[in-house]
Amino acid sequence: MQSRELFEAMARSVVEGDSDAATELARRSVAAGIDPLEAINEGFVRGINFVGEEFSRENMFLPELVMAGEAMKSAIAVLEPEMAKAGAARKIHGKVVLAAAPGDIHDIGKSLVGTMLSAHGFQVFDLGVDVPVARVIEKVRDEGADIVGVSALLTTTMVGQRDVIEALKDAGLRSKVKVMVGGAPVTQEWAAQIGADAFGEDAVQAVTIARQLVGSPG
Ligand code: B1M
Repeated sequence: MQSRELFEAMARSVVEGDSDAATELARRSVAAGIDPLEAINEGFVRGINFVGEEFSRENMFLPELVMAGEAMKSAIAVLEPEMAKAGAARKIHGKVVLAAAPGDIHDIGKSLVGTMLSAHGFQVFDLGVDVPVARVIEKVRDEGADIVGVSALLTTTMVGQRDVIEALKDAGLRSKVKVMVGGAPVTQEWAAQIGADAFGEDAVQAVTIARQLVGSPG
C-alpha cells in the first residue's frame, strides 16, 4: 500500500470508528518506516476532523464521535512509543505541567502535545482531563514547573485557562512559571487577552514554543 492510500485508510478507520483497523494501520505504518507524527496528521487527524465537521452539521452523532475518538486513541497508542523513542537520550530542557481545562474531557490533542514534549526533552507531568485549577497550581508548586500548559477544546472551557493564570497570580507563582495555552478554539488573541505567555497551534509548534519559553531553542 502506498503512503497516500495508507493515510486515506487511516482517516477512514477513524470515520468508521473501527479501532481494530486503526491499530492495524498504525502498526503497518510503523513497519513501513513512516514518521509517526506524519501518520497522525496526514491520516488519523483528517478522519477525526471530518467526524467533527459532520457532527457540527448533525450528520453524525455523539456515539460516532465517541467511537471515532476511541479509534484515534487506539492508533496513537501504537504510534506514541515510536515518537517517544526519538527523545530517549536527550537532555532535559525543563518541567511541564499539562492539563485539560476544568470541565473538558478531550485528551487526544493534549496527550499528543505531552508526547511530543517528552520526545523533545521535557519532563512532562500530564494531570489528565477535567483538572481542577487548584490541582494544577499544587503541581506547579510541588514540581517547580517551568511551564504550565492548559488545553481547551470547548469554547465553554477556555475560561479555565484564564482561571489558571489568575490562580497562579493569587498563589504568587505567576512570575515563576510560563503559561502556554492551546486547543482547537484557542487563538493568539485569546492567549494575549488572558495574559498567557504563548499559544501553541499544534503539537510541533508547542515544542518550538516550549523551547523558546525556557530559553533552550536547540
Ligand atoms: Co467533542 N467537541 N465534545 N468529543 N470533539 C469538539 C471539540 C467540537 C468542535 C465538535 C464539533 O461540534 N464540531 C465541539 C466543540 C464546540 C465548541 O465548543 N466550539 C465538541 C463538543 C460539542 C463536544 C461535546 C459537548 C458533545 C456532547 O456531549 N454533546 C462533548 C464535551 C465533553 C467535555 O469535554 N465535557 C464532547 C465529547 C467528545 C468525545 C468524548 C466524544 C471525543 C473526545 C475523545 C477524547 O479526547 N478522548 C470528542 C472528539 C473526538 C471531538 C473532535 C471531533 C476531535 C477532537 C480531537 O481529538 N482532535 C472535536 C472536533 C475537532 O476538533 N475537529 C470535538 C484531534 C486532535 C489531535 O486535535 O485536540 O485540536 P486537537 O489538538 C491539537 C491542537 O489543538 C493543539 O495540538 C494538538 C495536536 O496537534 N493543542 C495544543 C491541543 N491542546 C494543546 C495545548 C497546548 C498547545 C497545543 O499547550 C498547552
